Amino acid sequence: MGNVGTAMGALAAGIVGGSLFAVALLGRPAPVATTIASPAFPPGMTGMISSASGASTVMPPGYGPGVKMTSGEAPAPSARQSEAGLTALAQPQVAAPIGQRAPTLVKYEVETHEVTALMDDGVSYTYWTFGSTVPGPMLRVRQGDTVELTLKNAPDSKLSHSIDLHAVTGPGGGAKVTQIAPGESATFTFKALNPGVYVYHCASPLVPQHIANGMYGLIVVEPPEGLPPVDHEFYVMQGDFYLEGDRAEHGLHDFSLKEMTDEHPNYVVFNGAVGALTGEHALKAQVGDKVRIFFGVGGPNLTSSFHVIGEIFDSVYPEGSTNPVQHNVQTTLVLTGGATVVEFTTDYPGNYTLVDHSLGRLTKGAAGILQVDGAANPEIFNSISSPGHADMGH
Ligand SMILES: [Cu+2]
Repeated sequence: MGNVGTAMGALAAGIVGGSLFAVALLGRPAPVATTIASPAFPPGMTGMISSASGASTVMPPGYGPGVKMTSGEAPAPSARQSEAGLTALAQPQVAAPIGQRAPTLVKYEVETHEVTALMDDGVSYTYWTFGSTVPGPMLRVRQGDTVELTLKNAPDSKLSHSIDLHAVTGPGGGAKVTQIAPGESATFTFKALNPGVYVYHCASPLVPQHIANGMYGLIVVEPPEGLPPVDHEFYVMQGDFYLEGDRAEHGLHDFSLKEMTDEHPNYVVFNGAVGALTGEHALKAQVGDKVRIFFGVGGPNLTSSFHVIGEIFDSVYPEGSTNPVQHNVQTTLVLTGGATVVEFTTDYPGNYTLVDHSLGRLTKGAAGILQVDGAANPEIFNSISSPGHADMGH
């Protein structure tokens, strides 16, 4: 039985014990981290990075050292090899902050790939992706920039793909001019008129199927003054997946149109797979760090009640809007095809679990861990007396 099955067992125990059940998801092996190399570009130049799968993304000036990986500091081999030798998808990186600069021309190149990978232990699925990751590469520009976006469809794809960016003002958000068959490419420009954090997704028929197979990502449009500096930025997107058959059954599962239409996902996960952000791939910070999470929902169907267990969001950018910012928030609603930004300072060490507080979805994989290391301050939190059943809680 897969990891979700393990979590289900823990859930049953949790109901009896009055505990929550995230712990069952934590100790499991995690997918392989990104294979994208950090480029070292001369200042002011545009460069290209390549993944092992051949995906490439032209990154704007400023991309390079200092970029925080979503799920840890270094790629590591996955322990989750199936009989077929599959691993989980690589993880996308967070694009570097823009900093202070005038509006400019920014060029991006993104390639769509159809990739079979592990969604859970022994459970594989053929994802459709931007850049061979779920979510796709984070695009990051400044308000007022002109963005020249080239979308390529890999020659070995079976289907046409496209891109609709919610940051675009224009026909279909770009989807009208980027419907491309395998081996084709399309290029268009748009002006980033409005600051904020926006979802992009494929908009080729059947659109919800393309989204359900993983074709979404975020584009961050920073305001002229930029975003406040933080110690760590992370990139997380929630998605609901619809697989044929029993999800505990090992092997390659087909997409289920019926389950998607009925809105009955058998997986709800962060960053494309069960365990993508747990175990050795947990997000990491030190006590006292200021953390920012770019959190989006690809869907195609479920909204998210985004919450970090044991933390309070000092700031939330509601619906991805950079102004005004809300303060002191416990849970924030993130719409399908929408995004948010949460910021908080990590005041106390421990493992903090990212969840959709529609907690039934935890049993479908929706959990990530922020691991905070450092000294404990008893003024913040102090256990006076406990029978020591810590493993029953969360
Ligand atoms: Cu597509």
